[in-house]
Amino acid sequence: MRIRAAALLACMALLAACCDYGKPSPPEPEGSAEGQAAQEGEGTREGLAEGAPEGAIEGEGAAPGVCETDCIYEIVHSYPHDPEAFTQGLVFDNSVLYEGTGLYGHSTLRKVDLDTGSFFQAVDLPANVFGEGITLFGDKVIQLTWREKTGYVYDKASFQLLQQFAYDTEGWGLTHDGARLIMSDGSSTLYFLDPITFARTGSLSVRYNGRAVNRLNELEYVNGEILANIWQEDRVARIAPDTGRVKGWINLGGLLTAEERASADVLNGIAYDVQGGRLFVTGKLWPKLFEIRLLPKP
Ligand SMILES: [Ca+2]
Repeated sequence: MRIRAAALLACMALLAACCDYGKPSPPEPEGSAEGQAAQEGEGTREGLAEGAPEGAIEGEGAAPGVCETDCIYEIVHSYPHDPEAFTQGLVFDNSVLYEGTGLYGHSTLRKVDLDTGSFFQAVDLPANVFGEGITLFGDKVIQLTWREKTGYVYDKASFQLLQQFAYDTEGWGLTHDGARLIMSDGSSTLYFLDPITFARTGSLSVRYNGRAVNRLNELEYVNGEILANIWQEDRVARIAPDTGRVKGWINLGGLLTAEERASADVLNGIAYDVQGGRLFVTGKLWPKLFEIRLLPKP
């Protein structure tokens, strides 16, 4: 039995100790990244900040003992994941994984058993709606849609649809910081929404060394940082919520084997178990979901 406070401190220390404040993952020549071809697609890296001098942001905002080199990960545990789940939102709460899936005619909100990857409660979205990011706020689940400009609010226990709300951008990722919903739309801007009225209350331009970081996708608020995976990339930006500055990168390349990757889509899905200090990641149509531990690069 873990003590919540101790676990929280431990996970804060873990994140602080393990994350890269120094520089982004080194750019890889097009097509050279083994096993990544399936997810590179036609995506360009235009607009993504790269090649910044090492140490340019050293120490800024860093917790004591932070790693200052590239971050690597190790897999703590590998779980099955529904290979037909086009994962668009991922949250962990009280031993349950909440997952929002996309694609027209296939979009769902579901509660998933971590150990088996099977869902034991689900609701289908209308066939003309493409489900996107989800977050839990109080006793509600909030789910975005891609181009429908409509958010759905459900009762967390029953998944009864309580209300809908409108927004004027695309909907991609969603998380919250305890007071505000934080939303991405595939650009370099994050939006803050009031969690009750869903009115936009602000926005954040996400930059790495002054350059816009585009294609921000699935989000997770972890220990005072916004984690955002970059669409069509195997990396996660660690964003300061007050400034939008990318403090460092987590390189998640190599989670799937080349064989697994062949039938999978891109990395998408970050969830954090606050009580247990566990970080989970998966992707669209991935056969596995991983608990990972972040470590400084040797
Ligand atoms: Ca998430």
